[in-house]
Amino acid sequence: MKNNIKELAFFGGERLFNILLPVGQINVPEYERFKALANDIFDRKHYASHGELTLEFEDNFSKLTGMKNSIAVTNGTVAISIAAKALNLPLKSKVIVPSFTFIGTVQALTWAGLEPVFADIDLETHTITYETVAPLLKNKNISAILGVHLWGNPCDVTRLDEIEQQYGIPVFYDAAHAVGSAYKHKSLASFGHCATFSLHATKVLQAAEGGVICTDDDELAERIRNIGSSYGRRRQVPIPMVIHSCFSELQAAMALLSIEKFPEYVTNNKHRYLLYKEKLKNIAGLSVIEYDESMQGNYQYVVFRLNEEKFGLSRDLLVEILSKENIIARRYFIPAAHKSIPYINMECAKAKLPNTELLIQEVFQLPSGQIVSDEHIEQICELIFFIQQNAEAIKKNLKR
Ligand code: T4K
Repeated sequence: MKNNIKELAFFGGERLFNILLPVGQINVPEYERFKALANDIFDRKHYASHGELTLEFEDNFSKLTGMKNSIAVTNGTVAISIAAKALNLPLKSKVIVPSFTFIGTVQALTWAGLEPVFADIDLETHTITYETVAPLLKNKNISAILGVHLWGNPCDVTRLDEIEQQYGIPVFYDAAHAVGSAYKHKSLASFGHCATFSLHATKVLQAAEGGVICTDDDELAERIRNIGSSYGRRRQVPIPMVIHSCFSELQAAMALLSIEKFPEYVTNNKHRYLLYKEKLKNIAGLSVIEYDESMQGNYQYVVFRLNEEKFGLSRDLLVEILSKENIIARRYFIPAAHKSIPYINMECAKAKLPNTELLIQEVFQLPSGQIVSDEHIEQICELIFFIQQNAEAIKKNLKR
């Protein structure tokens, strides 16, 4: 461990780690087992579009979520566009969505011919709520609400459901971070008309790339299948357009091995999350996102907020110092969607989003996933403690 700030890699000292510790899961299955499934794919010569392994994976995903329909697609972004199209939302109508999310959430709506109206988020859960959404319903031409279960934390699902009952505006969810997560023991896949998931390499359940759309509505599921597979599957139903977005057998092989290990991944994630929480609990200005008792999460993200005044250094400087030690902490989501192209030049960019603006300044994540050991976490936490204790000296030594 470092005894003097000159030993920080930021000031030219030796790096704490000689491997990169990234944010993101990188839960890699056993290569030999993947190879066996890949060999089988080569023997059968069925590489894509609703193959045997894809169907098996969809079935397993339905068992995990308790849903009737799970439709695997190319990735989590295209899953949102398909879901929006399948809901038959009128072209150029407006969808309420948070700005504090991966830019793909919002751009998927734009690709589907819809326009965003940005809602602010709750400072504890980082998700939209009844209170942040209700005032926006005065806006004309709102056709839907797209909530994001950010970090696997549920949106205000019960009260957003009330909005749907009251105003007849459909709600659907981007659950990219919420595989296996539940609210009061009910899978997050089951709220709203449908929920979309990501199986990106950095997610707790991964297919290298991939996505899934879940719904209990069989008609909606048929439209989703038809939109995503160019009429190549099952019963044909009327749809507005198609986008080829099949899941390959190689993705399915990866996903099947990943889902097998899912309970183990979640147990390990929770262990890592609690270890970080315990080790960093007494550091002024630093707080970890809490996962409420009413939810059952996958703990894939270890998300912190840093209050610069209390911590003594800015979040950005801490992230920079850590990165020099090969601790690849990440800031999210910069810029926020309403400050990104194409929205920055549009009316929707004028939305007042004070909580979003605050979290953009304060949020960062620490490394998590299979390659991060207890020892790594202990060293990372000790280092953060050291940095905070020496904040004043670090600032004095900045050559800026
Ligand atoms: N909705 C929400 C709320 C989302 O967060 C996302 C995606 C989506 C929808 C859309 O789902 P997808 O279309 O992606 O399925 C990542 C991921 O690309 C993206 O999935 C994720 N959210 C977004 C928040 O973050 P990056 O650019 O931060 O990740 P990337 O690719 O730089 O990877 C992070 C680190 O992990 C790298 O520094 C190195 C390491 N890594 C990464 C990959 C891909 C590896 O070691 N191996 C790998 O294969 O976007």
